[in-house]
Amino acid sequence: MNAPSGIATTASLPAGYYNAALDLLDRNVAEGRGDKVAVIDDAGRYTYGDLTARANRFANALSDLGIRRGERVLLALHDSVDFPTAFLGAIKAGIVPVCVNTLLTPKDFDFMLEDTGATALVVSQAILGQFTPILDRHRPADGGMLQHVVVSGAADEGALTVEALLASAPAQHQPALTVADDICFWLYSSGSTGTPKGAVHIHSSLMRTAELYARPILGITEDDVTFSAAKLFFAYGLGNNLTFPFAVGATAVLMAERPTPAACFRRLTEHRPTIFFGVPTLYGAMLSGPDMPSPDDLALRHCVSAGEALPADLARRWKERFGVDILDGIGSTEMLHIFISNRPGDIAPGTSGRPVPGYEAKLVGEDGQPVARGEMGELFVAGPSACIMYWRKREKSLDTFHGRWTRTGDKYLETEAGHLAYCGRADDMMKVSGQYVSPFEVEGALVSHQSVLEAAVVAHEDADGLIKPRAFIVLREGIAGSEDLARALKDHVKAQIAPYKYPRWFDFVDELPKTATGKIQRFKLRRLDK
Ligand code: 3UK
Repeated sequence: MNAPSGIATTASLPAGYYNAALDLLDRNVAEGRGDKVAVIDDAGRYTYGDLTARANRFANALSDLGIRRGERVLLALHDSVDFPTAFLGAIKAGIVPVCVNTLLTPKDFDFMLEDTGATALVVSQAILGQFTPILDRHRPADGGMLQHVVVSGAADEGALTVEALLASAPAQHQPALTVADDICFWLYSSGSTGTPKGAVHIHSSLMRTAELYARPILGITEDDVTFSAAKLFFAYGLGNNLTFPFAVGATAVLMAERPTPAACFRRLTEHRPTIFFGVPTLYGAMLSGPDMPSPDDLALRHCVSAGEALPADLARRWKERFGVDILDGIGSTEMLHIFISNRPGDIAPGTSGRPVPGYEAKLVGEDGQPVARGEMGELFVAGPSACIMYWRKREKSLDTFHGRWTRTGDKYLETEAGHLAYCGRADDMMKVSGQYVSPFEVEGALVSHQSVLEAAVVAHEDADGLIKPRAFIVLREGIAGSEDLARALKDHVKAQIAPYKYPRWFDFVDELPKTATGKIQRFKLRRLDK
């Protein structure tokens, strides 16, 4: 049997076949949880029976549209019941969903439609406008692959909608005969250089993250209610609010709006989730806002942080205020979820904890050999939820995937007690509010402004110890730096690239430090105090 260990597949696939969607949906129905609430979104509640039928209908509808096994479907969806419907519906049919960050620009989406060769796009109504300028060039008439656009939410007359597709398709579906090693879905990662790379995941990976991390580390059961501030299109959010709850028949609270402190606190008090997943920047903002509820209004059993390092002081203040520890763990899009983590009863503040059993970690020096305890090395990780490659990026794949080992691009050291402490990225990338930001991309946006001659962007710590972009700017002859100009540059960057990437600080300088060959010495800029 090819299914991941310990998981009984009850839906109708012959021995040797495995389809992840059956494990996450139909199994819950077969085990008697058909009437249990699987999803609470902004509009309502959906049981496992409802969601299984919706995914079946969606799978049938995709096939009726002529979409075949192995083809890609781009999902640009806000968090609502339509996300698991489309994601798991596609997977049931052996069609490969590719989830993309909803905050990106038309230019980013243009690249992803081209790179995936998606034959359909499923897009939230509110995001459709970001696709409109670039859709035409992906149509078959222009040599593209995109045949169908399906809108989640209300749409113009004549447009296909998720609701209409579901209404006209049957609720029974014959799942595709996929195996555990078949390609299941992709997620885009921007590690190393900032160019998005499609991380290709296989069917068995989803369940592995639940078996190795969510069950043993979080002790998740069907009585839990999960709420993730990180959205489902991130690997982190996908595990937190889809794989983990559905793996055990628990309930997920989905929220479409931006994860502001107020919006998160509202979900925490209204639906009383038992496990909350955030990023350090959000925990910091939640602690400094005016609308903090009393601990009695919450039902939290665990809080989890990932995406960037959690400063020890933030974790301490959260525990003091709400009485719950935050478990910091490191995961990646390539590994799908958390592979090194703190855990209840074994928390080392300011570290990422120990390898999650089932994963192995090693720290490697510049000579390629393991470093001694206490010395810094680059983190490599091995485990059964790793992606199999970056889509049509051979060189990048060879550089990152070394047999069982995946190179993370992070520098770590191991403490005396065996905890792994984060020491920064090995490349120029930074993690801002848990999301990758490429200094090169921000610099490109800055120099496209008429007043800017040169720009260098580096990581800088704010008062909470969290990383944000800081820009050093050389202006053109005759132009003087000012607060007004800094504001104008901020707006300019936000209009060019995804808005979360804008610099929080601007330093106008006469020149940038450079090597003899003209390369910017970012390390010198990083050392400057603010
Ligand atoms: C950094 C951390 C220090 C690190 C992710 C949980 O973040 C996730 O995936 P991404 O592909 O980024 C991966 C990179 O982010 N990082 C993540 N967590 C931590 N650095 N401490 C941490 N706790 O540079 C890593 O290489 O966006 C997180 C689950 C699934 C994920 N995909």
